[in-house]
Amino acid sequence: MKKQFKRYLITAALPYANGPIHIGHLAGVYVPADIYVRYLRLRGVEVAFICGSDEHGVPITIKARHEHVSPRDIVDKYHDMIRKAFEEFGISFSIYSRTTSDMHYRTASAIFRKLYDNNEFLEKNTSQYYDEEAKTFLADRYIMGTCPKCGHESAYGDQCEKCGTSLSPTELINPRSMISGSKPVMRETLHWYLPLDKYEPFLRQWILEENKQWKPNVYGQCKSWLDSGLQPRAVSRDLDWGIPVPVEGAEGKVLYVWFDAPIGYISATKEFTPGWEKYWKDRDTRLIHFIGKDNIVFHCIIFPAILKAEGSYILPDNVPANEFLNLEGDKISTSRNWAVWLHEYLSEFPGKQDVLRYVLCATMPETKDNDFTWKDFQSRNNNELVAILGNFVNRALVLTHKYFGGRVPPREKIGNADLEVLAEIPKFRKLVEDNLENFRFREAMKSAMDLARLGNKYLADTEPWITVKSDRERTGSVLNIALQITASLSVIIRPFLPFTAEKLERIINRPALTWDDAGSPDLLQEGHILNKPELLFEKIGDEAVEHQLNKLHGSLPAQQPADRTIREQKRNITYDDFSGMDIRTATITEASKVPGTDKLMQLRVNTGMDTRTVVAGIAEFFEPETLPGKQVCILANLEPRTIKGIQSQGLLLLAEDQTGKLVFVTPEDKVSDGAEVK
Ligand code: B3M
Ligand code: ZN
Repeated sequence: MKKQFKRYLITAALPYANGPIHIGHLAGVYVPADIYVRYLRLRGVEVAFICGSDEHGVPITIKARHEHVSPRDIVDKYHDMIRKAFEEFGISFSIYSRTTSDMHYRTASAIFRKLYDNNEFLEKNTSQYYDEEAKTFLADRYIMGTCPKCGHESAYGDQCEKCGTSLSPTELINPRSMISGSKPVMRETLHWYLPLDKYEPFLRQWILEENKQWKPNVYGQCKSWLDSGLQPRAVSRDLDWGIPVPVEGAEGKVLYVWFDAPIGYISATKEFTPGWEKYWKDRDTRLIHFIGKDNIVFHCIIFPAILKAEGSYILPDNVPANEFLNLEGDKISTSRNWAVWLHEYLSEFPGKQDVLRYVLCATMPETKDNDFTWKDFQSRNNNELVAILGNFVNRALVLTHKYFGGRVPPREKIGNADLEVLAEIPKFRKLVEDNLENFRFREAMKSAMDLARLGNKYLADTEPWITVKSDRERTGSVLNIALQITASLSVIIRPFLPFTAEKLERIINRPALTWDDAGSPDLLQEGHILNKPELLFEKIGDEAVEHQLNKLHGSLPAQQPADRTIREQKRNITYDDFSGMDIRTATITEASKVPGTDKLMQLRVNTGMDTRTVVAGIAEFFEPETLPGKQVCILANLEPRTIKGIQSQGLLLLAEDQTGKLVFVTPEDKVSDGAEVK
């Protein structure tokens, strides 16, 4: 029998505050977690939804080094940015905290200290690379050298990004410190280790025997970790950014980020409510961690071992980790800027939070990696949100306003077919429920949409726009049923599409319906007054999709946060990669804005070889009449692309600085057109 829980504690992985949130994070963690929590709240369940920024660890210090600022500057900047974007996107955390808070320092230190006092740690001296010039031990990511497997000269101490092999720093040939560039030396250092091997029997029993219902991807990863045998794991680091190890004589040492970060869930719950203990220490609380697949071992093995060692905390009941989301067939990559950033989406598609929520839920990488494409984004919006949900609701409301002055008509003339439809409505709620309870978000949302499909079919079968000419009573009865479906929809779409649900609730003038109301045939009484209909969704045109694709492929200046700093160097290419690019001097002969766009300019250029058309995203920076006669450089052999119906045969070279200022790259002296740039 299923255990009945009194309350829920839902956590979502704490994002590193070293960059903005992208769609991969959202589809993997935050969208499913938010859907689940909104569903629980609609059911009237007591729930705390916990998240915050992960502000320690090497990822933060590396970013700070790249941007020539302090780690504190980095975490302040990204914490704010992430928090705001989540809020605007409707991720309904009970609290969004951060791991640099006082509460967190106190909580993490106390847990470490308790384990230390109980002799739960092993102390070990090991040799690690040390930079004598910078006077600091080097984290794996701070050491570079030649990969022993493939000979790549810029492999990191933990991994070669060329051949993918995972490495340890001592395997690198000719290691060098990324801080000073000097050759590091080995030096002894003392660290504290959590003896995971000691917890192996407990973990085997708890996961492999008692939690067979976990998702296969999660269970499988845990099993393979356990089967290969657990080793003691260091929980401290030599680093100057983090929570100091709270032990005498541990100067210069901080808690390992994966020791402190999950404790961040506890600290944030303490900040959320003085009654935090019931969430963490009462066995009637159901704890669920939403994470991505790269975090499984930390949430299923290491953190539970820490909690078990501490002794007074509950363990997660489930850890529904997702796989990864790709973008246009390629891995999402921050360094290559191959991503859709949430803050950019929000400013480019204002008011369309639910469209992205919908598409990310529909393509959620639940059982295997999945792909986001802008074409699919467009077609799911146009063919599903607009054509199915929006269309049904709009017809039900518009017809009621047109024929019955916006009042719910009586349901007097109904037959068996209508009764069957009424009887079907509650089934959809059940289906959504059942799927959500089992973390099948895509299927759950599809079940909710199926109710709108049923509505559309019902209207198509009964044709109220025809019957109104001969049978007003019958027409009213049909619309009454369509409106009951609409009211149920306003509830069951709510976890997935909260902004739309709120709008719909306003239109049908029926607030505060709860989950259990959904499916009832009498949510809207005869005579109930409806508000004026508004469209729930609008079509997304080809130009919006093209714009996003162009931006992704780098031909338009990407919108950046205002205080953008110099971007990291891209990964190395070979001379052959470069010489494959045919860059020529060319003179602009004509220029005009592309009608209906703000950014695009259509140009004719003489390349010495021919005269051709090029479309460039420069219209915000240059007036067309100033351009003819200007000599520029053009990447001539770029595959032609159609932008706004115009074929563009090449790419103009431009330089863009941190402020977004854009200038042409031009030869210093005039040369003949067609000169090769190399
Ligand atoms: N910040 C890792 C990540 O973003 C990490 C999650 C912490 S959850 C306690 O993949
Ligand atoms: Zn390699």
